[in-house]
Amino acid sequence: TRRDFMKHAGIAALPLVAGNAFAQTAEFNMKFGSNLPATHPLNIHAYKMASKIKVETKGRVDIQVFPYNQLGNDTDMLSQLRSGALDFMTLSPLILGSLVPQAQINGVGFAFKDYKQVWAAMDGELGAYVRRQIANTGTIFAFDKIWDNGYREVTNSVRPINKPDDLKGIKLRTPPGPMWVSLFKALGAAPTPLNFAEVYSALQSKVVDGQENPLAIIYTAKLYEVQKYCSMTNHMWDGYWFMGNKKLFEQLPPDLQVIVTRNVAESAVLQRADVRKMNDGLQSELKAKGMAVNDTNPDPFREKLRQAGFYSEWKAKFGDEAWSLLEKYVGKLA
Ligand code: X2X
Repeated sequence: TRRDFMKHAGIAALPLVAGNAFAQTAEFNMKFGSNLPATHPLNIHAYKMASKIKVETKGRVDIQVFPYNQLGNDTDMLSQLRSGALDFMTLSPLILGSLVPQAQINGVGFAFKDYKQVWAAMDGELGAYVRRQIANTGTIFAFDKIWDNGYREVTNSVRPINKPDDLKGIKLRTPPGPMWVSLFKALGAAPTPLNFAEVYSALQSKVVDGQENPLAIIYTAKLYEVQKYCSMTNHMWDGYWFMGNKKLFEQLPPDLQVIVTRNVAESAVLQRADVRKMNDGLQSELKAKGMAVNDTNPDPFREKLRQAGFYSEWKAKFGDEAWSLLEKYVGKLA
Protein backbone atom coordinates (compact mmCIF):
# COMPACT_ATOMS: atom_id res chain seq x y z
CA THR A 1 0.00 0.00 0.00
CA ARG A 2 0.94 3.65 -0.27
CA ARG A 3 1.33 3.91 3.48
CA ASP A 4 3.72 0.97 3.60
CA PHE A 5 5.67 2.31 0.66
CA MET A 6 6.06 5.69 2.32
CA LYS A 7 7.16 4.07 5.55
CA HIS A 8 9.73 1.85 3.89
CA ALA A 9 11.00 4.66 1.72
CA GLY A 10 11.71 6.64 4.87
CA ILE A 11 9.72 9.57 3.57
CA ALA A 12 8.18 10.10 7.00
CA ALA A 13 11.50 11.45 8.16
CA LEU A 14 11.13 14.54 5.94
CA PRO A 15 10.35 17.63 7.99
CA LEU A 16 6.87 18.59 6.78
CA VAL A 17 5.01 21.73 7.69
CA ALA A 18 1.23 22.04 7.50
CA GLY A 19 0.04 23.59 4.28
CA ASN A 20 3.28 23.41 2.35
CA ALA A 21 3.66 22.11 -1.17
CA PHE A 22 4.56 18.64 0.08
CA ALA A 23 1.28 18.25 1.98
CA GLN A 24 0.25 15.37 -0.27
CA THR A 25 3.24 13.39 0.93
CA ALA A 26 1.80 12.92 4.43
CA GLU A 27 2.42 9.43 5.65
CA PHE A 28 -1.16 8.94 6.79
CA ASN A 29 -3.80 10.51 4.58
CA MET A 30 -7.11 10.16 6.37
CA LYS A 31 -10.68 11.21 5.60
CA PHE A 32 -13.36 12.65 7.85
CA GLY A 33 -16.97 12.96 6.62
CA SER A 34 -20.01 14.73 8.05
CA ASN A 35 -23.57 15.51 7.05
CA LEU A 36 -23.44 19.19 8.02
CA PRO A 37 -22.61 22.36 6.05
CA ALA A 38 -19.00 23.59 6.22
CA THR A 39 -20.22 26.66 8.14
CA HIS A 40 -21.63 24.66 11.07
CA PRO A 41 -19.40 24.75 14.20
CA LEU A 42 -18.93 20.99 13.94
CA ASN A 43 -17.06 21.38 10.66
CA ILE A 44 -15.39 24.66 11.59
CA HIS A 45 -13.82 22.75 14.47
CA ALA A 46 -13.11 19.69 12.34
CA TYR A 47 -11.06 21.87 9.95
CA LYS A 48 -9.22 23.53 12.83
CA MET A 49 -8.57 20.18 14.43
CA ALA A 50 -7.19 18.73 11.20
CA SER A 51 -4.70 21.63 10.96
CA LYS A 52 -3.62 21.19 14.56
CA ILE A 53 -3.13 17.47 14.10
CA LYS A 54 -1.06 18.08 10.98
CA VAL A 55 1.21 20.50 12.84
CA GLU A 56 1.50 18.35 15.96
CA THR A 57 2.31 15.23 13.94
CA LYS A 58 4.82 17.23 11.86
CA GLY A 59 2.85 16.56 8.74
CA ARG A 60 2.61 12.81 9.19
CA VAL A 61 -1.18 12.77 9.66
CA ASP A 62 -3.28 14.68 7.15
CA ILE A 63 -7.02 14.51 7.79
CA GLN A 64 -9.10 15.80 4.91
CA VAL A 65 -12.53 17.14 5.91
CA PHE A 66 -15.54 16.35 3.70
CA PRO A 67 -18.59 18.31 4.89
CA TYR A 68 -22.24 18.22 3.78
CA ASN A 69 -22.52 14.63 2.57
CA GLN A 70 -19.81 15.01 -0.07
CA LEU A 71 -18.92 11.36 0.57
CA GLY A 72 -22.57 10.24 0.65
CA ASN A 73 -25.41 10.44 3.15
CA ASP A 74 -25.15 9.15 6.73
CA THR A 75 -26.17 5.63 5.78
CA ASP A 76 -23.50 5.55 3.04
CA MET A 77 -20.82 7.04 5.27
CA LEU A 78 -21.59 4.57 8.06
CA SER A 79 -21.05 1.62 5.69
CA GLN A 80 -17.84 3.23 4.43
CA LEU A 81 -16.67 3.67 8.02
CA ARG A 82 -17.45 0.05 8.79
CA SER A 83 -15.74 -1.31 5.68
CA GLY A 84 -12.67 0.88 6.04
CA ALA A 85 -13.34 3.15 3.05
CA LEU A 86 -13.62 6.07 5.51
CA ASP A 87 -11.41 6.77 8.53
CA PHE A 88 -13.62 9.08 10.60
CA MET A 89 -17.17 10.41 10.69
CA THR A 90 -19.52 12.15 13.08
CA LEU A 91 -22.92 10.53 13.53
CA SER A 92 -25.94 10.95 15.76
CA PRO A 93 -26.13 8.16 18.35
CA LEU A 94 -29.74 7.70 17.29
CA ILE A 95 -28.88 7.03 13.64
CA LEU A 96 -26.30 4.56 14.89
CA GLY A 97 -29.28 2.94 16.62
CA SER A 98 -30.02 0.58 13.74
CA LEU A 99 -26.55 -0.95 14.30
CA VAL A 100 -26.10 -0.31 18.06
CA PRO A 101 -29.60 -0.11 19.61
CA GLN A 102 -28.33 0.99 23.06
CA ALA A 103 -26.68 4.06 21.52
CA GLN A 104 -30.08 5.72 21.14
CA ILE A 105 -30.59 6.24 24.85
CA ASN A 106 -29.77 9.97 24.89
CA GLY A 107 -32.77 10.49 22.57
CA VAL A 108 -35.44 9.50 25.10
CA GLY A 109 -37.94 12.36 24.87
CA PHE A 110 -37.47 15.22 27.36
CA ALA A 111 -34.92 13.20 29.35
CA PHE A 112 -32.23 15.85 29.91
CA LYS A 113 -33.46 18.94 31.79
CA ASP A 114 -30.32 20.95 30.98
CA TYR A 115 -26.75 20.80 29.68
CA LYS A 116 -25.41 20.08 33.13
CA GLN A 117 -27.22 16.76 33.01
CA VAL A 118 -26.21 16.16 29.39
CA TRP A 119 -22.46 16.44 29.93
CA ALA A 120 -22.53 14.70 33.32
CA ALA A 121 -24.20 11.70 31.66
CA MET A 122 -22.40 11.68 28.32
CA ASP A 123 -18.92 12.37 29.77
CA GLY A 124 -19.78 10.00 32.63
CA GLU A 125 -21.05 6.47 32.95
CA LEU A 126 -23.87 6.66 30.40
CA GLY A 127 -21.50 7.78 27.62
CA ALA A 128 -18.93 5.18 28.64
CA TYR A 129 -21.62 2.50 28.51
CA VAL A 130 -22.66 3.55 24.99
CA ARG A 131 -19.05 3.68 23.77
CA ARG A 132 -18.54 0.12 25.00
CA GLN A 133 -21.56 -0.98 22.96
CA ILE A 134 -20.14 0.80 19.89
CA ALA A 135 -16.72 -0.83 20.42
CA ASN A 136 -18.47 -4.21 20.62
CA THR A 137 -19.19 -3.92 16.88
CA GLY A 138 -15.50 -4.81 16.51
CA THR A 139 -15.11 -2.56 13.47
CA ILE A 140 -15.85 0.99 14.68
CA PHE A 141 -15.32 2.97 17.86
CA ALA A 142 -16.30 6.35 19.33
CA PHE A 143 -13.83 8.84 20.81
CA ASP A 144 -14.41 9.90 24.41
CA LYS A 145 -16.03 13.33 24.28
CA ILE A 146 -19.21 13.43 22.26
CA TRP A 147 -19.60 16.54 20.06
CA ASP A 148 -22.75 18.65 20.37
CA ASN A 149 -25.73 18.95 18.06
CA GLY A 150 -28.16 20.41 20.58
CA TYR A 151 -31.75 20.37 21.72
CA ARG A 152 -34.01 19.67 18.77
CA GLU A 153 -36.88 21.99 17.69
CA VAL A 154 -39.73 21.36 15.24
CA THR A 155 -40.12 23.40 12.04
CA ASN A 156 -42.92 23.05 9.50
CA SER A 157 -44.82 24.90 6.81
CA VAL A 158 -48.37 24.28 8.10
CA ARG A 159 -48.88 25.79 11.58
CA PRO A 160 -47.05 26.62 14.81
CA ILE A 161 -46.77 23.65 17.16
CA ASN A 162 -47.93 24.71 20.63
CA LYS A 163 -49.27 21.39 21.90
CA PRO A 164 -49.11 17.75 20.84
CA ASP A 165 -52.44 18.00 18.98
CA ASP A 166 -50.88 20.51 16.59
CA LEU A 167 -48.65 17.73 15.27
CA LYS A 168 -51.64 15.68 14.12
CA GLY A 169 -51.34 14.87 10.44
CA ILE A 170 -48.05 16.75 10.05
CA LYS A 171 -45.73 14.81 7.76
CA LEU A 172 -42.53 15.19 9.68
CA ARG A 173 -39.12 14.20 8.39
CA THR A 174 -37.04 12.51 11.05
CA PRO A 175 -33.50 11.19 10.69
CA PRO A 176 -33.34 7.44 10.01
CA GLY A 177 -33.43 6.04 13.55
CA PRO A 178 -36.08 3.95 15.36
CA MET A 179 -36.30 6.29 18.38
CA TRP A 180 -37.41 9.26 16.28
CA VAL A 181 -40.16 7.34 14.54
CA SER A 182 -41.42 5.98 17.85
CA LEU A 183 -41.35 9.41 19.52
CA PHE A 184 -43.23 11.27 16.80
CA LYS A 185 -45.75 8.47 16.32
CA ALA A 186 -46.44 8.70 20.04
CA LEU A 187 -46.89 12.47 19.71
CA GLY A 188 -49.41 11.97 16.90
CA ALA A 189 -47.38 13.16 13.88
CA ALA A 190 -46.70 11.19 10.70
CA PRO A 191 -42.91 10.59 10.85
CA THR A 192 -41.00 10.00 7.61
CA PRO A 193 -37.36 8.90 8.07
CA LEU A 194 -34.95 10.45 5.55
CA ASN A 195 -31.23 11.09 5.56
CA PHE A 196 -30.23 14.70 6.21
CA ALA A 197 -28.82 14.88 2.66
CA GLU A 198 -32.42 14.83 1.37
CA VAL A 199 -34.01 17.21 3.87
CA TYR A 200 -33.79 20.56 2.09
CA SER A 201 -35.24 19.26 -1.16
CA ALA A 202 -37.92 17.17 0.61
CA LEU A 203 -39.09 20.32 2.39
CA GLN A 204 -38.84 22.46 -0.72
CA SER A 205 -40.87 20.04 -2.85
CA LYS A 206 -43.29 19.52 0.07
CA VAL A 207 -42.75 15.76 0.14
CA VAL A 208 -42.82 16.43 3.89
CA ASP A 209 -44.32 19.33 5.88
CA GLY A 210 -41.65 19.68 8.50
CA GLN A 211 -38.52 18.43 10.22
CA GLU A 212 -36.84 18.79 13.60
CA ASN A 213 -33.30 19.96 14.35
CA PRO A 214 -31.36 22.35 16.58
CA LEU A 215 -31.31 26.01 15.49
CA ALA A 216 -27.65 25.92 14.39
CA ILE A 217 -28.62 23.39 11.71
CA ILE A 218 -31.83 25.17 10.73
CA TYR A 219 -29.68 28.27 10.22
CA THR A 220 -26.54 26.89 8.54
CA ALA A 221 -28.51 24.54 6.25
CA LYS A 222 -30.84 27.48 5.39
CA LEU A 223 -33.98 25.50 6.22
CA TYR A 224 -35.65 28.86 6.95
CA GLU A 225 -35.88 29.27 3.16
CA VAL A 226 -38.34 26.38 2.96
CA GLN A 227 -40.03 26.44 6.42
CA LYS A 228 -42.32 29.01 8.04
CA TYR A 229 -42.82 27.94 11.66
CA CYS A 230 -40.17 27.13 14.23
CA SER A 231 -41.53 25.74 17.50
CA MET A 232 -39.14 25.52 20.45
CA THR A 233 -40.06 22.04 21.64
CA ASN A 234 -36.61 20.99 22.96
CA HIS A 235 -37.97 17.46 22.68
CA MET A 236 -34.58 15.76 22.90
CA TRP A 237 -30.88 16.48 23.21
CA ASP A 238 -28.73 15.01 20.46
CA GLY A 239 -24.99 14.83 19.88
CA TYR A 240 -22.46 13.51 17.42
CA TRP A 241 -20.14 10.68 18.29
CA PHE A 242 -16.79 11.30 16.64
CA MET A 243 -16.16 7.80 15.34
CA GLY A 244 -13.31 5.97 13.71
CA ASN A 245 -12.65 2.75 11.85
CA LYS A 246 -10.78 0.63 14.38
CA LYS A 247 -8.38 -1.12 12.02
CA LEU A 248 -7.38 2.05 10.17
CA PHE A 249 -6.87 3.98 13.39
CA GLU A 250 -4.69 1.23 14.80
CA GLN A 251 -2.42 1.54 11.76
CA LEU A 252 -1.26 4.84 13.26
CA PRO A 253 1.77 4.48 15.54
CA PRO A 254 0.73 4.88 19.21
CA ASP A 255 2.22 8.38 19.56
CA LEU A 256 0.14 9.62 16.62
CA GLN A 257 -2.98 7.92 18.00
CA VAL A 258 -2.45 9.86 21.22
CA ILE A 259 -2.23 13.17 19.33
CA VAL A 260 -5.43 12.50 17.37
CA THR A 261 -7.32 11.29 20.44
CA ARG A 262 -6.34 14.30 22.51
CA ASN A 263 -7.31 16.68 19.70
CA VAL A 264 -10.75 15.11 19.26
CA ALA A 265 -11.44 15.66 22.96
CA GLU A 266 -10.04 19.20 23.04
CA SER A 267 -11.97 20.17 19.90
CA ALA A 268 -15.15 18.72 21.40
CA VAL A 269 -14.97 21.21 24.26
CA LEU A 270 -14.55 24.17 21.87
CA GLN A 271 -17.20 22.85 19.50
CA ARG A 272 -19.71 22.43 22.35
CA ALA A 273 -19.26 26.06 23.41
CA ASP A 274 -19.81 27.37 19.87
CA VAL A 275 -22.85 25.17 19.19
CA ARG A 276 -24.42 26.22 22.47
CA LYS A 277 -23.88 29.89 21.69
CA MET A 278 -25.52 29.48 18.27
CA ASN A 279 -28.50 27.45 19.48
CA ASP A 280 -29.10 29.98 22.27
CA GLY A 281 -28.76 33.04 20.08
CA LEU A 282 -30.27 32.29 16.69
CA GLN A 283 -33.97 32.94 17.32
CA SER A 284 -33.77 36.58 16.28
CA GLU A 285 -31.77 35.72 13.13
CA LEU A 286 -34.38 33.15 12.14
CA LYS A 287 -37.16 35.68 12.74
CA ALA A 288 -35.26 38.15 10.56
CA LYS A 289 -35.25 35.48 7.83
CA GLY A 290 -39.06 35.35 8.06
CA MET A 291 -39.72 32.46 10.42
CA ALA A 292 -42.41 32.61 13.10
CA VAL A 293 -40.81 31.29 16.30
CA ASN A 294 -42.86 30.14 19.31
CA ASP A 295 -42.04 28.72 22.73
CA THR A 296 -43.83 25.66 24.07
CA ASN A 297 -44.63 24.13 27.42
CA PRO A 298 -42.99 20.67 27.59
CA ASP A 299 -45.51 19.25 30.10
CA PRO A 300 -48.32 18.28 27.69
CA PHE A 301 -45.79 16.72 25.30
CA ARG A 302 -44.23 14.65 28.09
CA GLU A 303 -47.69 13.64 29.30
CA LYS A 304 -48.70 12.55 25.79
CA LEU A 305 -45.56 10.38 25.55
CA ARG A 306 -46.35 8.87 28.94
CA GLN A 307 -49.94 8.09 27.94
CA ALA A 308 -48.80 6.54 24.66
CA GLY A 309 -46.54 4.17 26.60
CA PHE A 310 -43.38 5.67 25.09
CA TYR A 311 -41.32 5.56 28.30
CA SER A 312 -42.33 2.07 29.38
CA GLU A 313 -41.75 0.73 25.85
CA TRP A 314 -38.21 2.12 25.66
CA LYS A 315 -37.39 1.20 29.24
CA ALA A 316 -38.17 -2.41 28.31
CA LYS A 317 -36.15 -2.15 25.09
CA PHE A 318 -33.05 -0.66 26.70
CA GLY A 319 -33.18 -2.92 29.73
CA ASP A 320 -32.53 -2.13 33.37
CA GLU A 321 -28.78 -1.50 33.18
CA ALA A 322 -28.96 1.25 30.55
CA TRP A 323 -32.20 2.75 31.87
CA SER A 324 -30.93 3.09 35.43
CA LEU A 325 -27.72 4.70 34.12
CA LEU A 326 -29.88 7.28 32.35
CA GLU A 327 -32.09 7.86 35.39
CA LYS A 328 -29.00 8.23 37.56
CA TYR A 329 -28.36 11.51 35.74
CA VAL A 330 -31.86 12.77 34.87
CA GLY A 331 -34.13 11.39 37.59
CA LYS A 332 -37.08 9.00 37.30
CA LEU A 333 -38.62 8.81 33.82
CA ALA A 334 -40.90 5.80 33.91
O1 X2X B 1 -30.16 14.19 10.34
C1 X2X B 1 -30.30 15.15 11.11
O2 X2X B 1 -31.35 15.76 11.24
C2 X2X B 1 -29.15 15.63 11.93
C3 X2X B 1 -28.30 16.51 11.06
O3 X2X B 1 -29.59 16.35 13.04
C4 X2X B 1 -28.40 14.49 12.40
O4 X2X B 1 -27.31 14.22 12.00
C5 X2X B 1 -29.09 13.68 13.41
